[in-house]
Amino acid sequence: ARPQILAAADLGASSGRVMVGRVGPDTLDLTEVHRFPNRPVHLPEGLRWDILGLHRGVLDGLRAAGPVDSLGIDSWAVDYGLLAADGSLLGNPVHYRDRRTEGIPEQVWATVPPEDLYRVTGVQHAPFNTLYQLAAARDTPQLAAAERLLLIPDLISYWLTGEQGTELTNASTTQLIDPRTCDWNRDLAGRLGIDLGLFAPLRRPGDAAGSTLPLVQELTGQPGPVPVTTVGSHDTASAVAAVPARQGERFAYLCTGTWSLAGLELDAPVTTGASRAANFTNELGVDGTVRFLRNIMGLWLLQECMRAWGRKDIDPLLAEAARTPALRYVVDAAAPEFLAPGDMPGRITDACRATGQPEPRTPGETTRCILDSLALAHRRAIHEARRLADRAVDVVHIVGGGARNALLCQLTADACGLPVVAGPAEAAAFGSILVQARARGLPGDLATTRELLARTQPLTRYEPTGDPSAWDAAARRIEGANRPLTAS
Ligand code: LRH
Repeated sequence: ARPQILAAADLGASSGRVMVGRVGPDTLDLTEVHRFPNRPVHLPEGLRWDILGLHRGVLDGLRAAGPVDSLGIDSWAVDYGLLAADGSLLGNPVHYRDRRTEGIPEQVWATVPPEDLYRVTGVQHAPFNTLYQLAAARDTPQLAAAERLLLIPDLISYWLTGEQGTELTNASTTQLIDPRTCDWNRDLAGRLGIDLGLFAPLRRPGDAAGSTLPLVQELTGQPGPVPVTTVGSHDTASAVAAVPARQGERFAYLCTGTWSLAGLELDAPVTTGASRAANFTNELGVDGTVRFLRNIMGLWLLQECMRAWGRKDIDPLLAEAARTPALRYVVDAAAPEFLAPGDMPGRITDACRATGQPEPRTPGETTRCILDSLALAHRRAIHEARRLADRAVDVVHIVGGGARNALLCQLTADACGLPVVAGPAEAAAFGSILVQARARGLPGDLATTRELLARTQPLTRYEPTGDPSAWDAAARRIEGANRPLTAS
């Protein structure tokens, strides 16, 4: 049988791409056919996504792809568009880094205490969770007029097919899903006055999501209607599905890009007081798995510095960072003060000064500070995940854009004291096409497609080097500052 030709539209916080893959029992390759920037827009009322630009990017990508058997869509989590009764979009989707949720969690906790919220949702506290965004939007004309709420990938899917649904892995990031039943938390929504009728019916990775409208066919030159397949539409869910673990391997994963998501794949959520205090989340994954992980600010810290410095090319910065002495300055790379955009070099310097450390002065030094800090945060998250879930880990898989960053991978191996296997960088797109392939008849389960990745994709292994106690000493310098993404 010929391999299936599958397209993945993967929308990240800084760029979107459409990739085309060929998948068969012994075949797996992936080519980027279109990449476009994702540049949020600052308006007087706040930070908004350019959702029409993103949709155009997906359409252009589908044209560049040539004929495909199926398409899957994933994006960053938590954000949404609101639709009027006639299906039209009510305003520009709000960016999760917008400041509208400041002070909102405290208001929500007056009705539902944070311990209860965690117990019934298993979701980390982050100010941008959809639940808090909806509380912040309570008195807005858009929410008053809304008949439907679609998460970002479901919105694009609706524009392509005319059909509405709510994909489960991404729905789990709303903080309205019960991770044990994998269904809406009706009691919680009721207590908070959130109308679950806004959400379209749940659908799971592998479910059919309709096929493209005649308009889309015309705009993309596809020879016929293209089936759209539900994938792990939360990019991190798709990326974790594409961790190239070998059968039986005891692994932790790091999905690196704008964020670093560090954790374990589990069969059941861990919602103990200790995991709440450590701000670990239990998001849902492909095939009924649980993604037990922590959010770390990730390469966002460097992206924002590069924007401030007016630097576009990362390679010279990494070369300078590699020549800079190790662990001279570290910051807490999971700290909430790094969430919003703007003056990142200044905020990093402030954090170093506040913890009595020397201040990085050049872009090379600041880059070194960021990479050391990320590796330290990776170490802490993986150690804590093991302890909280009572699981052994023999290897750390780094997937996503950071897998290309050799210095970050080596530092992470050194900090964790574990071998790191890096790749694939385009994990979310691989996860998308592999779920589509299975939905369309490729035999096997998640372990089988992971083996296929491990067999076919170039991976780089980094062995741990250096003295692990140096990382403990660095961690102690910021101990007081070590706070997860939580205000509680
Ligand atoms: C990464 C990501 C992450 C979420 C954040 C909002 O792109 O989806 O998993 O926490 O964006």
